[in-house]
Amino acid sequence: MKMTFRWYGDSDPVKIEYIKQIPGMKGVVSAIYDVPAGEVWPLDKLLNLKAKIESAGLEFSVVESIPVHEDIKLGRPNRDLLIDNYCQSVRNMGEAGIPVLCYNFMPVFDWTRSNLARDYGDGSNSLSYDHEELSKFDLTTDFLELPGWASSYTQDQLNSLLEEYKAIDEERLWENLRYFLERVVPVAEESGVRMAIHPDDPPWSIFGLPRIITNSEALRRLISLVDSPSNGVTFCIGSLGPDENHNLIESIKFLGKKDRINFVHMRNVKRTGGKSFYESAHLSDEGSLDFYEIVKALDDAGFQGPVRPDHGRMIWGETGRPGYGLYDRALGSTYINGLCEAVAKAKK
Ligand code: DNO
Repeated sequence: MKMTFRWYGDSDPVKIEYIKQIPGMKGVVSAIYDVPAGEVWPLDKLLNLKAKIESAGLEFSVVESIPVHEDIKLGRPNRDLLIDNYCQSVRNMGEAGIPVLCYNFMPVFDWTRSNLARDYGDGSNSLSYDHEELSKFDLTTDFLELPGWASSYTQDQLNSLLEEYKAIDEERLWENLRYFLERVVPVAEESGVRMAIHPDDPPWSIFGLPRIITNSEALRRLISLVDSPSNGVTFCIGSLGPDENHNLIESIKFLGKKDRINFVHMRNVKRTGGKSFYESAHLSDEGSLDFYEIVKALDDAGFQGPVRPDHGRMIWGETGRPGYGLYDRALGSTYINGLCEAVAKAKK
């Protein structure tokens, strides 16, 4: 596995030099943040970002993410133009030599939490999700109070999007995903780019919106839509893990055998009953997921791609982007590296 770290570019409070100081750190996961969704990512912007990352002694391992425009998910008539633009961005990624693209197909909201700073009981805090609490939000009036999303849409824009999604059930969303992948995956393959869909987080419907990349059957269905190693997944254990019925090890075996795990996100969650959980420290003992078993399953599956420690708690007085501080993610990566070393040496 190749250890990587998400970096939000120059506006990130975490400096790229600090990322390089984490033991065993090889690569950066980043994106272009000033191109509106739906437009082409220019090659020169990708090359500039790559040069910045390389001058810090790291490689640009993964783009996370090129946003998929809502009109593509909704299957609106202008999707062909937007898909052409997406294909061009993928070609530019290939030309810049960036091999993996993480993206998602979640309607309206990406990852969603009910609390961005839940007290961890020791002076630190982390993100948490309580389905009942979330369900109390009336999005059509209280949108601005939803943690983390206030600046994304105006209330009116959101209301009209929600209205349009009433016509999209899960099967329609699958069809729209297929339509998108049938056009983009061949371009990705030609360009030497592996696509890696991010599972829906949390892995169930929220606010009545359809969500489809939720469990092991969904991952199997996804890879069958277009048969190519360029149509793979970001195996995000923290997104899939809140569903206690999902056997992550079996999914790793299945997807690994087919060479469809293109990227891994490692974050632990502690399930707290029903559809609720909080994000714990990475250590297996602190959460519901067994990191040793997961690292071992990835190793057994021959996975050699990029992995990043996902979300950390805010510890040691750090403030910043929820989930994306430096300290706890650095601890997470060191822990994962330790497990990789143990798993590798135990085989000898
Ligand atoms: C959350 C992230 C996601 C991810 C997107 C990929 O911390 O893992 O926001 O970047 O879903 O498109």
